[in-house]
Amino acid sequence: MNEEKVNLKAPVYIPDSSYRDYRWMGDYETVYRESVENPEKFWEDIAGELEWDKKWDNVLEWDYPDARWFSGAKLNITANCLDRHVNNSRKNKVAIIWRGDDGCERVFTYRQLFREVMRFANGLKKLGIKKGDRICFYMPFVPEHIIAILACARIGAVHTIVYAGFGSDSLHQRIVDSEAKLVITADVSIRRGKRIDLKSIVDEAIVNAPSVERIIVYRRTKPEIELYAEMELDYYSLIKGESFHCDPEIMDAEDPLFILYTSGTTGVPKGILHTCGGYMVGTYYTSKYVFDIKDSDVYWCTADPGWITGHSYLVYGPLAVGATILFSETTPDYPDLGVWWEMVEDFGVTILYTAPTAIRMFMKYGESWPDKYNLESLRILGSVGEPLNPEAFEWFYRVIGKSKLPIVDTWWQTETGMHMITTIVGQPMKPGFAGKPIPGVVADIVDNEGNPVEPGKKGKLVIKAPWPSMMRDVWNNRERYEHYWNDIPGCYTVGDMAVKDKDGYIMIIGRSDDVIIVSGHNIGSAEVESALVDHKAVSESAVVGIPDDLKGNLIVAYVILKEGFTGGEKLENELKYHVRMTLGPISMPSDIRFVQSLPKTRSGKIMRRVLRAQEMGVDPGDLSTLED
Ligand code: 6R9
Repeated sequence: MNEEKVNLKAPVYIPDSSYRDYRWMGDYETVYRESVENPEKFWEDIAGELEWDKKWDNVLEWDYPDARWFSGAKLNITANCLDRHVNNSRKNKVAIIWRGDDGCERVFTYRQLFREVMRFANGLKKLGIKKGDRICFYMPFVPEHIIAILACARIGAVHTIVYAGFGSDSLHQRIVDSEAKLVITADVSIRRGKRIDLKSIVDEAIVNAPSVERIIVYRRTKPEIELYAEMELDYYSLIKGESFHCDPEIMDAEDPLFILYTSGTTGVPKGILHTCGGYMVGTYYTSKYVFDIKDSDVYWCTADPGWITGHSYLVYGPLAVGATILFSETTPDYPDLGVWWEMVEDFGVTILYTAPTAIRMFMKYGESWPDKYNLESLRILGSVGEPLNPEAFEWFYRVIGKSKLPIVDTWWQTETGMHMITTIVGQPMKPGFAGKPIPGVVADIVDNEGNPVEPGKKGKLVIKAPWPSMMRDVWNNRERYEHYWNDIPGCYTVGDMAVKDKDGYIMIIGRSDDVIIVSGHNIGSAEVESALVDHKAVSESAVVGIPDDLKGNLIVAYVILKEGFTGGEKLENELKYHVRMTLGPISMPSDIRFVQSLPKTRSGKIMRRVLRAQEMGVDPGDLSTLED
């Protein structure tokens, strides 16, 4: 690998004085040092805050690359997300506030949620679902989605949630690979006022999927769609007459909790397997430590349950800490561009966790929308999914955070299960940098041989020690699991390129497959994109490398302009010059293409390989995660 120097100058944002004393466990440096010197004690202390049916024999059994966390321990994650709160002071505390696409609302207290979960769990048992059986979800943004997830975990079944926007092929692939016995779905999903038929997609997906015995359908619209009596069952008929009490299945800490498919760059998606004990500890810890969730908070994570962010920070983590969670079906631009900010005001949201793609969309339409609403309730902002480029950081900080709120830019993955690198509330923030590894996480940036690279040089981001919520396997594909640990001996290679500054702050440059080598220089597409977005005319950009005989690769940039700007040769030259001045001549795009939209995954990540394939006129590969 060619190690290039990166420009690391960034303004430092010092948090408002009221945040500087934020401490859950003590000051970062001390807690971090202790956590890596004695990791077992560190994780054991956190695990000790939760309820277990039996405590562990060992905190960690590490047989590289296989980890067993809290081995011998017995638990059920729902006992921590529900029973623990109902039996204590949170019985009548609001657990979930749901807001539908059309503005209607439903509210569940912890006690109500608990009862609904147990009733549905009994329904699942009645169907003969047992511990270890896989249940595939293809559900819209409704409370019954969360109820069903928890019910599944309550009886020890393994959920595999498929985002209800994927097509029938993707759903079929996931049902077949996980050998799901049951599919839980709904008649429709409602987005932007339109009904999207889910059931017919399931109908197609289960053809030639012999594992599927039953389908449960949650009918949310009238007239009710017809169900095929042999195989299909209405959600309400299933639970009718069932008891509101269901004891949790006692799980081994290392029993599977869920499989979540994540798309590789090529080939079929990987079924990332998470287990009960470690995942619970990791998501509880980070919800409490990174988001500082308190009883008085109204916490809103805008992610879909079908994404890992939905699993960890919409469902399990926040419920484990007993939060009040806003769960909303609304898209950020419907009925208008003010709806999210109206909701912040209306519900008094205190913690908002969203993605750079949403922030950049809001930036495009200007400040007048958020400025119409009172955002004073907010106290912490979070970002996830992609690098939060400095311009988007600045906008989020100034326009939404009123130049005083901390922004936690959390770097993590489906595979890591929990936040790994982020700025902690109260630490100085550096736009463009995610931050430092959180206590308990040993991250480093290394060259191809695994030698640490010095600050300012690009390298591969790796994790050097096991952590509780790490994936345990790739379902049906041990080889792909081992691949993560084989690239650099002793390390989990995450697949992202990164660079560290002298203070240890880590900047994520992008996926290693998004690095473009131009005349022997490594150029992260995200760096060039960030430079482009820094220009006043640019709302969003995507940069790819196209093979070139002379230079190895040429840089081609796709650009979406802000309202009021039009593309043309003059602007093209101006943008090229702007990148040249910002990053240097080697990073200057050879071509700029003005476009209206970019291919993105449903979680908002730009699919550069689709653009690259289009440029080169070749097959783009697996498109199952593409949004449109
Ligand atoms: C949680 C999630 C993981 C990949 C990851 C990286 C990118 C996520 C980021 C970020 C820069 C952040 N990523 N968070 N890049 N800054 N704060 O997104 O999981 O869907 O598995 O994606 O997303 O490239 O490797 P997942």
